Amino acid sequence: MDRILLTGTGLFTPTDGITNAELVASLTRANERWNAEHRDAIERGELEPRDLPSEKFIEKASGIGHRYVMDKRGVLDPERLRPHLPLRGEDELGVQAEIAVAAAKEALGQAGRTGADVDCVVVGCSNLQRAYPAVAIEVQQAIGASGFAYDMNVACSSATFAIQNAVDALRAGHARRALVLNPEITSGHNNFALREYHFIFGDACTAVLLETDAAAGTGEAWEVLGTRLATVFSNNIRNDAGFLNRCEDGERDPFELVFRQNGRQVFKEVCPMVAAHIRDHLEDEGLAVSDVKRFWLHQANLGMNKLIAKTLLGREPEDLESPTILDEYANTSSAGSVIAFHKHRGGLVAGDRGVLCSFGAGYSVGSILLRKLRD
Ligand code: CO8
Repeated sequence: MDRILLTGTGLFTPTDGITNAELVASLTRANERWNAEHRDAIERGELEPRDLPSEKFIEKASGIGHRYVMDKRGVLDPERLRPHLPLRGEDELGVQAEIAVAAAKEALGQAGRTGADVDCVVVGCSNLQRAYPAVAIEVQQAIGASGFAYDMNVACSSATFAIQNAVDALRAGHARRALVLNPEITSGHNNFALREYHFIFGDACTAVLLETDAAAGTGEAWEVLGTRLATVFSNNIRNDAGFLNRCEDGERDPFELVFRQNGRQVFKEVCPMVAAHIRDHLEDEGLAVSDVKRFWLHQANLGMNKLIAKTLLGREPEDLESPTILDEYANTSSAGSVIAFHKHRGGLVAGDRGVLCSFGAGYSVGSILLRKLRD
């Protein structure tokens, strides 16, 4: 069977960046104002006051220091707390397609390809800007690709689930070159009004190009040794925004229509699940943890990644064994592990193995075993 190779990656980073200090200052003003406006109800015990955020907490609890967003002005405006994304006409490229095309071009350029060489486009991300037509089909047209394209959503695990789909399509002969794109505009669905959520997410888009060995050129290549996905239902990370909202009878808390989670529970339940998933996947491929040089893990929380790596290795990981981009990018949902791979795959040589792994809502976990073939 033809080998499947990963031959290029791309990253779109928005120009607007927000430090923890800026975010905390904005939410402090917003919550002080909200508490003042609701003072009477708070005093009557009908409402809870909104707690004020702290930079120290964010750094310590998550390892997040900064994030990029599509529109800083709107996010930091205490009266708005969400980005401004101007409406575009139907004939203009949509905002998600636009950032996906930017990331795609970098991945294609690395492999010496153009859009016309691609015959499968999969867009995987946590939040899609519309129901249809698929963003992936818009991208397919914009880059001049042929074949087929579709969108899918497995929250933070969307990249690895989409990579497995693409690998399967290539193995089955349905396509020769597949682009996997993760346009994460998390700022559109983050809850910037509550301190337990406002710091978590950032925006970015990643791209991965996969080719059959026969179709690939002679540049940098990573062989996909295996892929594995797993899901277990949990209500601990939820977002109930959907097309049935307008038909629902009964009262909903508006905060149910954006991201929410029971973070501590997620931390406790997901870390052992991910470590066991990776270990089992390696074992079934005849590999030990010591055969792996690098773990490009989903980027949600620094403590989580350290714990997962420590559980696997049986010791503290060295910085480069499990690289992190949280300090700069925060949690970019499905893009996170691919950003880690994109920025931190240097220093490995032909034959070295690595694991790209994402995890998140669902719960969902996906792992992709890679072996470097050539520079
Ligand atoms: N500032 C000050 N204090 C705070 C803040 C803050 N910003 N936030 C919380 N606190 C307080 C709490 O109120 C609590 O106070 P008290 O003890 O009085 O009740 C105290 O600090 C401790 O709070 P937590 O127990 O919540 O703190 P943790 O140490 O658990 O840290 C984390 C919170 C950082 C959220 C941590 O639990 C975590 O990272 N968990 C893992 C979460 C995770 O991996 N989630 C995956 C989410 S991604 C995904 O799959 C969905 C993708 C969807 C993308 C959608 C985009 C919007």
